[in-house]
Parts: sequence; structure tokens; C-alpha cells
Amino acid sequence: ADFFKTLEEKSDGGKLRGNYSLADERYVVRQDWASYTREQHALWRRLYQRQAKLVPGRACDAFIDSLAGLDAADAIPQFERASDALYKATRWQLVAVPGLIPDQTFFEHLAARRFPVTVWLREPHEFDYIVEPDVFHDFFGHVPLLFNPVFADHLQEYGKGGLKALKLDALTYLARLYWYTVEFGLIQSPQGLRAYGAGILSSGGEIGYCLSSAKPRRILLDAERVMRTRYRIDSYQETYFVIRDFEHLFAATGPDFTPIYARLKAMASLPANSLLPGEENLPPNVSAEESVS
Ligand code: HBI
Ligand code: FE
Repeated sequence: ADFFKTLEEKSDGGKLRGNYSLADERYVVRQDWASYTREQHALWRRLYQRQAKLVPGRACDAFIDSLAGLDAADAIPQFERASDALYKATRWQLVAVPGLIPDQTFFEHLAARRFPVTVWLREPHEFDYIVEPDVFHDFFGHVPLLFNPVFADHLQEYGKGGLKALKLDALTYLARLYWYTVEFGLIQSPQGLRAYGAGILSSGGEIGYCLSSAKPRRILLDAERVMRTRYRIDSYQETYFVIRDFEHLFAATGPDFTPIYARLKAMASLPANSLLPGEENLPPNVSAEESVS
């Protein structure tokens, strides 16, 4: 996928960051929890405390409810314990991985209801921005929503779709779908827009911007439109796609995408900031300050 460098593509043989023992052929490792240092647990607590203060009124209820139950505030979580709780809830499991893994392996895990969680934690100087997912992005950002049955089923279907897309040379389209939903998706709620994307929920700045700024587009999710739309890696998103609820997301990715891929291959992709004729640019939330005045 163009936005993640998988392990093999790391031409510089980039040092793999520690905290694990040997990987197996599915790139699964054992989390070496004892190897995390006091400083790393302290950094985890700082990251967690910053985000935990931001999510009320900004993250969707499903995320907030699950996060509370994960008891992950005081130290880097032990994946096995969280995996046991998750399995009881939605039959998903967590598998520890050393970092980005090849697309095929990634989708095979999702298709089998296994979510890959990176074992290494960013350095203090990466507090505000990290290029590749680390344990904070993966665990804080992705794991809570796996407790939501509809989202959990969607992600397994997405994994199966990814394996099909690989065979149809259509990975670019599915990577865009993942980016604009699982990573940077917004969802409607009676109280206004809320974030459910892991990339937003694990970041300090974008969680406010994505809901309240007048700059980005906000468009109701349509799978084909999402798969046509390029995205930004190195800045806040210029477009956010909005789902009405998780059933909307599940239904949007239900159909067989083969005919859509054929259409998309014949069309030009769209710039990240597109707004097509007839498309409604949904309004941002009235931010707390304004609503008081
Ligand atoms: N590997 N560990 C990990 N996490 C990801 O989110 C991930 C990956 N490999 C590939 C990948 N994502 C993308 O290609 C897909 O999201 C499309
Ligand atoms: Fe992610």
C-alpha cells in the first residue's frame, strides 16, 4: 500500500524496534512486556492522559465506552489480557507484530478476526507525530472499537475484501477506504459529529480539527467516492467521510467491489480536497466556545 512501508520494503533494513522475540511466518511475535522500561510506561501514561482528556465530546460513544473497560491508563497494556477480554466480546483476538507487515499477511489476520498490534512504543521526541503505527496508535486508536460488534464484523469483511483486492490488483482503492474510515472516519451522533478513526483518536491535534474546522470537506460516505479519492499522509486530512452509524459502514462495504474496481480503473482519481457537483459539504460541529456565546 502506498501509505505504509511494509517491513520488506524497508530498503535501509531499518532497525526493528525491540520488545519482542522471534516472529513467525505470519509476522506474529510474543510481546516482551517485561522489556518495557519505566520511562516507556511513563511515556505511555503521558500519551494516554493527553488523549483521554480530548475524547469526551469528540470520540464516538462506542470508543469511549470500550476504552474505559480496557484499563490501559497506567502502563503499556499486556496484549494477552486485552485479547482475552476482546475475544469474549466479539471473538476478535490481538496478535503482537514487530511493525508494519506485508499487505497479504495483514489482510489474512483481519479476515481471521485477528488485529495486529505493534509492540514498540515511539520515542519521546515522536510524542506529537509518528510516521508508522506504534503500540499507542494501534492499541489506543484501534482496539477499543473492536469491541463494537458491527464494526468488528465490518473489519473482518474488510480483511476478506483486501485479499480479493490483492488478486484484482485493486489494493490502492481498498487502502483509500481503510484510510478514510478505520483511520480517519467520522460518524454522526444526536450530539453532532464524532470521530471513530484510529488515526484521529490517537493524535493530539486532529481530533479537534476534524470536527470543528471549517477548512476540510465533510462528505457522507459512499464507498466508490471514497475509493476514488486520494489522501494526505503528512498533514491533516482535507476531506473526512462521514457515516450515519456503523451499519452504514458495514452495508457500504458489503457488495462485491469487482465491478466498482473496473469502473475506478477507467476513471481519474480525485484530489484529496474535491467536492463534486451535487455533493453536500456537511457542516462542522459548533465548537464548544461558539455554542456558549
Ligand atoms: N501492518 N501492522 C500493520 N498495521 C497496518 O495497519 C497495516 C499493515 N500492513 C499493511 C497495511 N496496514 C495497509 O496496507 C492496509 O491498511 C491497506
Ligand atoms: Fe492504524
